Amino acid sequence: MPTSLSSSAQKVQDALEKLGLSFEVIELPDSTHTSKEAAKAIGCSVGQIAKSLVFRGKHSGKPILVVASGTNRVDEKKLKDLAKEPVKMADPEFVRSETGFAIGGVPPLAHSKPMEIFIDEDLLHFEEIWAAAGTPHAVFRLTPSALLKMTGGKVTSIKV
Ligand code: 5CA
Repeated sequence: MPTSLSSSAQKVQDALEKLGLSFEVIELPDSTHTSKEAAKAIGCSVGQIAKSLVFRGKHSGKPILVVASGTNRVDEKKLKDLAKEPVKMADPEFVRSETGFAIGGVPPLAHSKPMEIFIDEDLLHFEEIWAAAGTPHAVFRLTPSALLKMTGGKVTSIKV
């Protein structure tokens, strides 16, 4: 019998279906809160985890989402050039208000507000990747090309 998803995970599943994508959100018993935990729970490499990191423009206050490979650290200087303003890591309240999800479960789509999105070019080296799906236990498997389609994000060099 199929078990039902938690409401945040269902929001991600619904958004995928709305885009005509057949990826399946799964909820795992083990934590997928961090990239390392997610890779362990899934049985994939940490690099295959597409982590969604929210930044905030220091001048505009605008949210910026970086979807990065789990092994990479985002270079804020590179992001500053891309965003055309200095940026800082968003605080948990801002992450929740802009995306509709809490840290550890932020998916690359289904956000409550639109935002500029940059995609770490290193994710394109993998055949398949995994992203958070709304909660610290929910993930879905996808392809890099689908990630580009669902986010409309710009592929770029972003790691330190
Ligand atoms: N579920 C996994 C991937 S499947 C996940 O969401 N990983 S993550 O890396 O995208 O989310 C955790 C990230 O949130 C951390 O890498 C970190 O950059 C950020 N984060 C964690 N704690 C805080 C905090 N207190 N304030 C701002 N950002 C934080």
